[in-house]
Amino acid sequence: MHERLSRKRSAEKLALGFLSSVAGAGKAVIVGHSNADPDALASIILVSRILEKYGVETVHVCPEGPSKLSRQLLDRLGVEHRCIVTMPTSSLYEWIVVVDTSNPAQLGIGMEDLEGAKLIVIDHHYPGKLSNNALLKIIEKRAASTTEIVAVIAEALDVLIDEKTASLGVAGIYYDTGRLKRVGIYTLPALDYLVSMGGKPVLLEAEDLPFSERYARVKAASRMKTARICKELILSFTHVGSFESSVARGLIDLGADVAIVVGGGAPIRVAVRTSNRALDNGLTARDIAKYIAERFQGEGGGHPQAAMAHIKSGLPREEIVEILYKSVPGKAARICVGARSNERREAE
Ligand SMILES: [Mn+2]
Repeated sequence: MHERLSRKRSAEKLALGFLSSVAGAGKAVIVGHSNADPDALASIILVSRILEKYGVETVHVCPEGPSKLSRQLLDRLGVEHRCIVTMPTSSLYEWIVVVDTSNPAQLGIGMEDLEGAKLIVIDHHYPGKLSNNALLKIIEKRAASTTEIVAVIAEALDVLIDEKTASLGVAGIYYDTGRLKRVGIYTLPALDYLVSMGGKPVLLEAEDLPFSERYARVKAASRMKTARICKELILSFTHVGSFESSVARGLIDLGADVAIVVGGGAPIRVAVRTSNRALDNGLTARDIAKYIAERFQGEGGGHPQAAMAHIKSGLPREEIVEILYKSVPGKAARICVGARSNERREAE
């Protein structure tokens, strides 16, 4: 009971701080990190709904555009959203509201580009460079998403939002919490508000995918080869004509720790995905993609959990899978054994 009351008060405090800062502002830029994920995108849109209520004109900025998943979400919900891809000159705006981002590099700009602007940062990451220059920081590391912070502010200010925006908010929270596998201090109050505004879960589950993508996933799974390394890590290998990233994601959902999918294109795309368990054992998708690229004189890179190698080969996809199946498990096992012995050394 006390817990709930104090949380409500803290949301009210955040809301008042936000409101007193932007009250009377003429124009504001709202920006999220590059390749905006659903959390960043929902935060941008919810902040704009709050500001609009108080007569502040807003421009939305999504450096490099929203992510593929974010675009699918907008599509699914039928939300028309205008988001420009580069930061406008700061002199044109009084305020910049940065959401879900801790460092200027994630906005594709330098700190100097923010000089002269009044900066508000709303985020749930560890505070970075941006927070040094902010006039107002609403940074709550105990929140599992930025969307939930913005949603409780909107609720405290009695902001009414339409059903689609509310559903987008639910999706933002689902995305950053791994469909509520983690919850933050505002996750449930925020969902309570969003659902009361007509928000519904938008899952983008496998069963919602278009036929061609589901078919690619199921066919590719039927051709899969598996290897087991470091006791409990499962590596899976397969090939498919297109949708290789979707297939790789699907194999991780199925239970694989490393999914390697030889796909389409020339050069050929090889999608790599890794589970949290693989990361805990020192295996990143990026390193594996780089290794695959080296073997075939291609290029590879990406993120720890999602990466791509572009390789040149005249071989049929099936044979490329064979080659990878014979070489990657050994390499991956060496990485994971190395990571474990490093850990032991550090512990000693
Ligand atoms: Mn986030």
